[in-house]
Amino acid sequence: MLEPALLAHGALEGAQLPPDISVLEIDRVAQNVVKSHLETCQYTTEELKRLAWSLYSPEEVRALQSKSCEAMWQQCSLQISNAIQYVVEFAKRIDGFMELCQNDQIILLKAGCLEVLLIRMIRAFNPLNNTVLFEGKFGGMQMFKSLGCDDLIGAIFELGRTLCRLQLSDEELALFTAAVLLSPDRPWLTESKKVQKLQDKIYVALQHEIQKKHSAEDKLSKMVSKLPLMKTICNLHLDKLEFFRLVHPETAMNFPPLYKEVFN
Ligand code: CLR
Repeated sequence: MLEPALLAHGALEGAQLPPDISVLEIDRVAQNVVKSHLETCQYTTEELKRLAWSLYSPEEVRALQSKSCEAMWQQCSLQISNAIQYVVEFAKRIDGFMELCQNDQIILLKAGCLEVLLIRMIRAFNPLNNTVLFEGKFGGMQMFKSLGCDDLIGAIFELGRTLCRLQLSDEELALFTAAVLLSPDRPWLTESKKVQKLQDKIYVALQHEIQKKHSAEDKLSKMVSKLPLMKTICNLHLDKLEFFRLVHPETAMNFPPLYKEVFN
């Protein structure tokens, strides 16, 4: 059932339907995860479609570019912090997550929430003109110039483009983000077996969902193959943040509490 490419990434090991899981249970898992996603995705698809028409004007982009590095970091950390709140709410609504010990809940959220945001970003990313939603309007990567993180921003936009090519439905997005969140290989988990069981069911549900339209092995392996780039981006973000904290400790101290808590 599984392709070597999937196993190579280690993400799907043992994701075959265990004998004690019924199709009914997989449907229930899918329904719960998709509902949780739709309730916490911050913007509806209709809203995003409407917003895609509001682009930053060249003057507005120039204004963003001439901001100080500190001011722009502050703005970005605020937007990210807001978005993280929705990811936390998403996690809490996934059946089984709240039954994990609190220690593991925190580990999974800290380790996974930026990856989830990066996947969620495709809903707010327009591959036709390479723009992303930022504070209510769409703009290209130039608008983040003052951050001084062109490599990081470049990698984020590249990920956006490659993920958009997969044309994930909201159902696939929901299940994929839930599977990423419930990764049993995060360091310091105390009950990784429990997490593994939850993730297995979600991956089976995802496979099932994809099969409705495509060859599941193919699309799923393409999705999973983007995980290493996401990990690179997360590490790059931590490096940039560490450096920023060194140069501008007072600004970093005033970052939103949730942003600090997740990335400290
Ligand atoms: C992701 C999907 C969420 C809504 C959302 C909120 C904030 C956005 C984020 C999305 C995408 C990435 C984003 C971010 C604000 C700043 C960040 C545009 C659309 C850019 C890439 C800058 C990152 C800068 C760093 C210093 C990390 O539902």
